[in-house]
Amino acid sequence: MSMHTLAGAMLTAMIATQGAAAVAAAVAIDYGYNDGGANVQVVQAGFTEGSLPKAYGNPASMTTAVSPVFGGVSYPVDVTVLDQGGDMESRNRAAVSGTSLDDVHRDFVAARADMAVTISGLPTGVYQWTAYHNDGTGSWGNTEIAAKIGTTTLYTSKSSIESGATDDASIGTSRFTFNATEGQDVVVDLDFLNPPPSGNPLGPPLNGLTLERLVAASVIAIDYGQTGQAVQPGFTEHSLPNISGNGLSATTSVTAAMPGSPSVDVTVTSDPVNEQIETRNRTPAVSGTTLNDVYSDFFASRAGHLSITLSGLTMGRYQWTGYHNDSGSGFFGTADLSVEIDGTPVDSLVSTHQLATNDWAIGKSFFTFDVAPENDIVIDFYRSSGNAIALNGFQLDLMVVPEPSSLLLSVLGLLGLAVLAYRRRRSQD
Ligand SMILES: [Ca+2]
Ligand SMILES: [Ca+2]
Ligand SMILES: [Ca+2]
Ligand SMILES: [Ca+2]
Repeated sequence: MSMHTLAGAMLTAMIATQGAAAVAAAVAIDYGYNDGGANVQVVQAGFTEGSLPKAYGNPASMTTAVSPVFGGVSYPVDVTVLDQGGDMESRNRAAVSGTSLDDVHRDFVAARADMAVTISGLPTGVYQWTAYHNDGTGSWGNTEIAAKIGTTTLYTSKSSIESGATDDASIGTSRFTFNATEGQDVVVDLDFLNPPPSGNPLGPPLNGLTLERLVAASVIAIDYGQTGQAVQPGFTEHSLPNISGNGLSATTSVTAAMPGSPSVDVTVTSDPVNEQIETRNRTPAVSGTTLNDVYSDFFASRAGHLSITLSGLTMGRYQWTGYHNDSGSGFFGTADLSVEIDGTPVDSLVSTHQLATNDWAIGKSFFTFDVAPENDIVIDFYRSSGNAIALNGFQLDLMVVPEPSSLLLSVLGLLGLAVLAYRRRRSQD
């Protein structure tokens, strides 16, 4: 076994050990209500608790200390939540069930005004912010918010007022990437997008947040649609005529924007029997979202199965974000979907079908997967109810694999032994 092959096998083993579903974010905080007495929030496994008493004053801030590990080094990072004019409060609600982060989604901190989250101590890099904004009773959060860094709006969302959400897609979620520079704080403002209602405005709940480090954001981005579609800037076009044939495989080749610039084939396949890939470009286009030209057109399957094969990705951990929206009649968006990777369930979602005017309302699929050398990845979408599967497009981010220190050290140790063995053998040649 060559040195290169051995190192590859070791890293593959490390990735396989961690598993595709077991993603530990670099920073994960579960916000909620803890008065030290009768009210103690249930903290999500793997998350750091960030709790406040029910009413915490005005102005008020709370800092949670965390210790992400990058490159074998533990960094002291502080995450501070600050209210900007209203009372800082917290609530624990009845359990949310059926989502991947039930114990995060059931409790929150919130302000009756804008909030700011300051992140101090991150090393230089590209990070992905994911935060949840859900009140199971619907009292808090009935307003649109904008997440900004400086004057740049990174995400707009309508905080969820769903009661009893039973799937991840129904939870209000803000997600964007940002660059951090060592020694500089990152301040994320969660601002009312529209003037808050008069009287006693209740602000956006913040259930929790995660930060993950990326090697590169949006290494592949594809906009699916009908021939003649408006293509989103930064996305690769993949268009087909209105109705293509049964069992069609349609491939587009893209150069991934990541180290090594690998060429990746992305193939969309429909059921081989009694199925066709249909396409639509909707008018008017979706407006008011960050990816209007992605959301307004799509590939679709009525038979209940659509498959995506990725060939040529280099080894690593990737995050998929897919979009599932029919902004026209809604017909193709009215389906519950389940997702499998290489036959293993990874996600389920309820697709939305409205003329969405904010990113929150667009149906999305989120999951991560690991690529071993030379392996194709097959992602299957199945319709569990409803009319049809719509796929507007997707993005892949290349992630930094989380570092469970003991596992990493053991792998580095094995690699060290391998290097020694290799050198010893070379010296004997
Ligand atoms: Ca909790
Ligand atoms: Ca929470
Ligand atoms: Ca488009
Ligand atoms: Ca599209």
